Amino acid sequence: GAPVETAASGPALEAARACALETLRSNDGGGFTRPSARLYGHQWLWDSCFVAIGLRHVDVERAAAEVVSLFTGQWPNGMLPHIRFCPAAGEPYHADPRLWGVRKAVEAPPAVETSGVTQPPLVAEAVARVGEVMPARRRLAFYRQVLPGLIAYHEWLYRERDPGGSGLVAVVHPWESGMDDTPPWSAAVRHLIPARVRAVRDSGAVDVLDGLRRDNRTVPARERIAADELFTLYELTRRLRAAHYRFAEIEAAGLPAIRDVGFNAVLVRANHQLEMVAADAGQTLPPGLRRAMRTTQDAFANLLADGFPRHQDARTGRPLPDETVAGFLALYAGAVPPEQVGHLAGQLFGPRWTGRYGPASVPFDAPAFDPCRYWRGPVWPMVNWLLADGLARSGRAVEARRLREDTVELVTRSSRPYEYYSPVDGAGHGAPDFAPTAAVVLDMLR
Ligand code: 2M8
Repeated sequence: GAPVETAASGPALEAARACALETLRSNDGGGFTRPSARLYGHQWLWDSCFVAIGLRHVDVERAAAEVVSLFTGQWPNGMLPHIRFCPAAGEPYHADPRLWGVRKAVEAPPAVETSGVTQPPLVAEAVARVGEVMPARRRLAFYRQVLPGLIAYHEWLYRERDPGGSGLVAVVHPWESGMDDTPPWSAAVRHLIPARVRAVRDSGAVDVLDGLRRDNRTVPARERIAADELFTLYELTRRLRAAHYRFAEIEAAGLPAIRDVGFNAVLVRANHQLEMVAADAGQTLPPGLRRAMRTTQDAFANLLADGFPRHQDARTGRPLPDETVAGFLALYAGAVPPEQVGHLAGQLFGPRWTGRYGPASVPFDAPAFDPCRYWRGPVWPMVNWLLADGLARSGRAVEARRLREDTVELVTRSSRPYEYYSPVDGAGHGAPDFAPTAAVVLDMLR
């Protein structure tokens, strides 16, 4: 994208850059970056992709290492797990390797401890963005190094998560969507609440539940996912583990399977980038994968046919009613017909979604809207990166530029980069010193 020129003076932008760099440095775990040293002390899939996209301007080899590190957690079946656990992490992470039980649950576990689910497949995008700032020979070597793993990952997505060949892949856990407690996901898992948790919640003793959780030491519980939902996600994880993290068993067990619009939007773009990377490296993709990728293109276009892009139940094909900011990632997919781009951009920047401080994660008028709670309202700089990138590629350069400027301004209003921001007053919430926020600011400032 084009460099940001905000009203802020040169020194202010220099300070923003220095602060972003310091955040990335302080979260460095040695060849990979923790999203936030205290709350998230391991390596996350899509967070590291954003980190690589920002870091490439500063240290392209370190950015490449960030991506390569992700592949050290790849499962023999091709899945890239959403967390690669790191032994030296600081504060214990609430959903730790014991919850996932991967080594016992799957026949061919990876060499290192990981979670059992994936995350939005942003890796091909990160590979392409890192590669584009490398000298040609180095780029070729980098692409050849990561292509086998990248191809195996995309093949896994289709083989495992779209066995029926619909073109859209199914997501089986809110943690895979990356947008954990957005309303459609909360609704999809609600029935899995453990009876004891429901009893305590219904008695009004939410503080008792909050006392039992482990993710609220750094960030207050009221800014995170609600406690009853958190315990429901643990229950879902246990059921996925019992199903050996295998889609056929997950489906047979009647667990949620959702064609998440954001996840699939990221896949559409990733497929495109994968093709570019392979072509650049002089390789052709396996024919089966190429066919599947074309199906996705068409299926995603159909998703847009009904108006605002929404998730779909993978079993029934029915759309889920709640709108979330994930719908606008259709712009990032590059899948919106030119005559519809203006309408979607108009909605994005209209009063239901955007106030003074950039697009909210759910509309202001949604019953679930909460300006400080996690994926229930806050503005997420990493989502803004995807939106701005999509707008720029959809012929909306002015809006893309404004969104980048607004994002940099929002982040630099606080003394350090936060995980998310209130769309009402612009205050930072969630984890402080959040690496993906710092990284997207670096990319927007370049
Ligand atoms: C959040 O999710 C993790 C589980 O993966 C958590 O709440 O513990 C989400 O915001 C997700 O999108 C993000 O990748 C992760 C790490 O920053 O945190």
